Amino acid sequence: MRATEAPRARTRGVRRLRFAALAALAGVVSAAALLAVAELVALVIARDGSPVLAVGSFVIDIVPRWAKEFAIETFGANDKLFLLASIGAVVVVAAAVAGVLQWLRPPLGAVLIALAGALAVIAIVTRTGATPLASVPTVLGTVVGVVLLTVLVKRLRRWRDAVVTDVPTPASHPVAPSVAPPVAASRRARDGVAPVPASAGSATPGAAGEPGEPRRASVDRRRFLVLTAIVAVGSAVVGTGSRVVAAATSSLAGIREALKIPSARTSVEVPAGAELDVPGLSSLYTSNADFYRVDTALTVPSIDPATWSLTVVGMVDTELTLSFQDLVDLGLDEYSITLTCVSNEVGGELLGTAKWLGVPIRDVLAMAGPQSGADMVLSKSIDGFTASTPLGTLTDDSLDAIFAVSMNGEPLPFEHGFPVRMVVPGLYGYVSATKWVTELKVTTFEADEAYWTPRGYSAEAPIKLSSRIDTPRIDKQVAAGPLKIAGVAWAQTVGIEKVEVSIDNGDWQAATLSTAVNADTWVQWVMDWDATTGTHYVAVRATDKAGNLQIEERAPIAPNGSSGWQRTLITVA
Ligand SMILES: Nc1nc2c(c(=O)[nH]1)N[C@H]1C(S)=C(S)[C@@H](COP(=O)(O)O)O[C@H]1N2
Ligand SMILES: [Mo]
Repeated sequence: MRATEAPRARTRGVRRLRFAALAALAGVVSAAALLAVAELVALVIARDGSPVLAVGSFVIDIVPRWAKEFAIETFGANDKLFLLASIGAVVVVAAAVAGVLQWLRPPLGAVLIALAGALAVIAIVTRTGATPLASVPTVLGTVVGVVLLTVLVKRLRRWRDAVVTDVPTPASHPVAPSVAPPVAASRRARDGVAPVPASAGSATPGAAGEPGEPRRASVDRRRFLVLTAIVAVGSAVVGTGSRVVAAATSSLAGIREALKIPSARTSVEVPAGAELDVPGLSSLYTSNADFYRVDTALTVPSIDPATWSLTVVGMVDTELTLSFQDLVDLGLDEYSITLTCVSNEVGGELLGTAKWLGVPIRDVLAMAGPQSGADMVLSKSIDGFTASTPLGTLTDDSLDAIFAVSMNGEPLPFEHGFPVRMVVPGLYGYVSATKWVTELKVTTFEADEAYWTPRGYSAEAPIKLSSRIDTPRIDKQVAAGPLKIAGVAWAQTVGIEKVEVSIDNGDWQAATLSTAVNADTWVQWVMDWDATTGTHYVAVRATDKAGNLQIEERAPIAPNGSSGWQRTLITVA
């Protein structure tokens, strides 16, 4: 007897852990069902009732600034993903805890889910502008979550009881509950289920050994697992589907689609030869879908153009406010401008070119009348981001600094600043290209600081003249024979005069340039080369129209942009 006691205790321990884990799974699946039902109901009756969005925004509002900055510093462009993943992780852990609680101390798990639902409802109804029905989706979802958790854990308990009661060793069962209640019996008592005698159930005690499962247990197991799987898959499909449909058909998306942007008075003339035909070379205009995105916004701001306004304040003769209509009524023109991020490394992809429809910022500033002494414009986004742009750059008649309302023939995409953003040729985005812009404050560099200035970046940052090799790529082997080496070069506001390529540290040879659209738009370059088998070094450098040679010395992106000639390897087979 004693010899078999220890292994049996171990088996019991493993079993207990396994069932606790399954209970945790039941909790997670119930929470998923809660969210899925709420998302579906929100889609149908109250768009602002999505608990995922409401709780997400709530958390983002209360996350301390240092945590946001940590996320941005550590995860860069993935900061939002990180925050959402953290929220998701908390939800999963809490749901698992609810499952285990429901298993160990029913109905505490169900109570926990109900409490979480109540908190979500509070987050929803306290958001500004919440509609009366907004709480309904989460209330219904919570009811479903609570019911499911109760049912799932009940099924799990039945399965566990079947396993326990079917254990063939008689010695562990005949003990009277009042003397030393076995765990199972006490649980059943708490559930109001009468203890099942060892002989009950479809399996014959003794017929089932430990490894082979008794029949009743396998039936109960299936009942639990099948329901769990159905709920898990159903929630994933319904929840994701609802979110996707909601996002695709949000009223703001509809407003953007329907937005009538007046046609431009002038359009960009793209000269013949502006676009080279080389496979692997960046296209002259970057599609909106491929355009890089960099910002600190945790959720893309939603702004209805009907309520959007731009105010000009600070050191001006007349403070003024323009509506979207006022702005476009000033007259739209088309501009071709290459946007560049200060975080673009040598050879990097954080730049792109678009045709923008917009209004010169100088026209708006002129209406307000900047006062003498002012030397900076602090532009503000609805989400709190700010950029410091030299006033002179924005008032210069020969520079096309604009408020853009359209990008490559459509209203600005939400991620790129809908409904209005700034685009300033020749300055890195962080000091000029404010998306979702709502205010200009005419001020001084002395008096005001923009978002990135105290974070290690210069208050003023002209784009450094640079060039990039697009093809061949370092990771793609090419065949020997005639080969086109090609890429882009940019020197916004000045223009590119020359691009040179050096192979295997040989002489610098002039590449062929595409015909420039204007000085604010990158040019493409190409060099024909008879590739010989082996590995080759290729380097590129550009010279601008003012005669400046691209800086050879490498510099990191902070504080004011990377420099250095790109050198890459080409493997010719
Ligand atoms: N509101 C807001 N505007 C912003 C930013 C931001 O974080 N918030 N980032 C700027 C930076 S650093 C760059 S490089 C450009 C990028 O514009 P894009 O995302 O449209 O490519 O937007 C600028 N405008
Ligand atoms: Mo940037």
